[in-house]
Amino acid sequence: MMRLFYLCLVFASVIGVLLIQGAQGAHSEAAPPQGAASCGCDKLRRDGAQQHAEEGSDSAAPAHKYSEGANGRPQGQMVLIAGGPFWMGTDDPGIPPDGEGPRRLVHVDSFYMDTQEVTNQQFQSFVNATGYITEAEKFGDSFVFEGILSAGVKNQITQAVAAAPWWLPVKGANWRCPNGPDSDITDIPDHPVLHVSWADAGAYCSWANGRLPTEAEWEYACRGGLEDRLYPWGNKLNPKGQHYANLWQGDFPNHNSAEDGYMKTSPVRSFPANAFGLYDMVGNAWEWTADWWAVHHTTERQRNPTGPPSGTDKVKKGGSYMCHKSYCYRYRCAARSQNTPDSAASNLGFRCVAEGKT
Ligand SMILES: [Ca+2]
Ligand SMILES: [Ca+2]
Repeated sequence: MMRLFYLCLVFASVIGVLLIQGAQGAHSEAAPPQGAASCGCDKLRRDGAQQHAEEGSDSAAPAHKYSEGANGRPQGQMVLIAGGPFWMGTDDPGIPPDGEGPRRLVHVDSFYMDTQEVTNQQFQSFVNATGYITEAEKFGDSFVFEGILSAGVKNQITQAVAAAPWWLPVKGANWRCPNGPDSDITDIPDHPVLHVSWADAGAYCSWANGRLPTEAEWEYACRGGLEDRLYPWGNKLNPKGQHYANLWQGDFPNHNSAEDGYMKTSPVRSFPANAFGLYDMVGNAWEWTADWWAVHHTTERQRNPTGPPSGTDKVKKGGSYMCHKSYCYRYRCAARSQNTPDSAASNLGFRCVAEGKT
């Protein structure tokens, strides 16, 4: 435990006083849009040229019933998601500029999917086996939500993301030290790994004989066989007063009441699985997908769509423990956001899929 903590501090001190150019670039971002579209986590862009620097009808069953059949599976297991057609997106978008619509018919083939977000322990196994170094470790910094930083680390930071000042570039923050250089993962092996870039996530999945899901696969999995529902469990955020995902309760970003039991990430599988046996599809950590980002989609029926052929940002899905309806109403299956592939942050993780039976 001490060794890991020591390494985090040493790593931070070696980086020294290098400025975080990614954050400097972010100062030129436009003011955040009003309302639900302004969570700011899509503003976490590194400067690529410089290395441094709700409520609806209550259609859901109680949590124990909703999760029936999903519990008892071993940690880390994949489940077979039987393919089929589904309605992707929505004609009633919560955040129209995100390209949540139109609702369109998509078919996905069968595939296997991790039941949970990839954990710190799993990522540690990957690193132990391969010696892999993440992009945030190479850059020497990552973005951390100020609410989870220690006062000591926060006081050393003079920059922030202009459009979202609660995001701070923190030297020495990476998957080993997710809350800043004076943190470590010793006590949170079963929490989702964070501070992984799109390439980092893909490298892990390749090592695990898988790949990142397409956005269509991810959304199909999120919906769990339900049609036209907001969440993996239905339309009501808290059926019968129960929390079904690790989100933000209170006044973002100043007060997190943590009514769901968690101020930050939660151990994976802390909330009920959906009908496909998948945990934390919304909330806890955002999840990278394979697709490039675009906001215009064809209404023609598609089979196994893989998104645009190129782009500047990758699609992420599901929202995180930082999402609140007032700022980031993105903890819905149709919701989506984007980051540059080299982005890393304290609320962004992933899970893998593998080819299914044909
Ligand atoms: Ca929470
Ligand atoms: Ca998630």
